[in-house]
This record gives sequence, C-alpha cells and structure tokens, in this order.
Amino acid sequence: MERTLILVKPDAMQRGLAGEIIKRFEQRGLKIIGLKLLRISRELAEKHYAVHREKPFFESLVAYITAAPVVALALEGSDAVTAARATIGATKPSAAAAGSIRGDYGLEIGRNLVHGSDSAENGALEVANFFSEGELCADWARDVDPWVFE
Ligand code: D4T
Repeated sequence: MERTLILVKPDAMQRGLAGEIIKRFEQRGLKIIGLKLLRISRELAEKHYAVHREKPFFESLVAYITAAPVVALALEGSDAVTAARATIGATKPSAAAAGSIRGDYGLEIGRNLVHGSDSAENGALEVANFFSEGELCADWARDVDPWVFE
C-alpha cells in the first residue's frame, strides 16, 4: 500500500470546494488515514516546496500556499500516488482533462486547487511532514476493503 499527501489549497478553501475535492478521493476508494485543517507556516511551505527553491515562481508559490488554511489528507491505497494524481489532473489546469479536479474547477497554474505527492517515496515523506504518528489512523480496516483492493 502506498501513501500520498493531498492538500486542498487556499483557493479551493476560499471557493468552498473542500467537500467536493475530498469526496472524489473517497469515491475512488482511497482510504483516509489522516485529515486536518491547518494554516501552513512559511517554514513548512519552504520545506514542502524545497525542490522549487531556485525557481522564479517560488515566492508566489509560498505566498499562495500560506494565504489561507488548507485541508491536509493522508491517503492510503494500491498505487495511491498515481491514482490521486490522475484524479487531480495536469499541473496546468487549463490543460487538465475534463473530469479531473483541476480540469473541472481550475484555469491557472498558480491557482491549481490541490496538491498530490509525485512519488511513493515523497508520499511517505510528505505525510510524515504534515502528520505526527499519533494523528494518523493507519491501522483501520474498512468493511469495503476486499471490494476495493484485490
Ligand atoms: P503541486 O506540487 O502543487 O501538487 O503541483 P504539481 O506536482 O502538479 O506540480 P509541480 O510540483 O511541478 O509544481 C509545484 C507547484 O508550482 C506551481 N508552478 C509550477 C508555478 O506556479 N509555475 C510553474 O511554472 C510551475 C512549473 C504549481 C504547482
């Protein structure tokens, strides 16, 4: 089972889309093992986006992700990273497939509504950056699990 960190970003929170976005991951079959509302600090934003530190859009990226609260979700499932990124859609919302979150609700790259980890390794690291072990319900089994996971 893989883990992935999902962030419902400040623009999605301002637009009242948190429930709609969470619903899509739930309906896909991914299991919620962590969920909280938080205001991302500058320190956490810089850590989360460390690979982009030298990019010209880094400052606006940090300003955007810290501008309002976010909902952080830790999800678990088979191939969770790939499945979640397909549900989210392409980084640039204007080019994202209709039916994906970004394709249905977004237009601009700097307002792309939701984050999903880009590899299994980063999924595990990012979940650990946003949740303590005590905040995760890592061991609950759903009655539907045998009908979702083969
Ligand atoms: P995140 O990390 O926010 O889920 O987005 P992606 O995984 O889809 O895309 P990314 O890591 O390549 O980019 C991180 C973040 O930077 C913004 N961005 C990116 C931007 O504002 N201008 C740009 O030119 C690029 C490439 C959007 C997402």
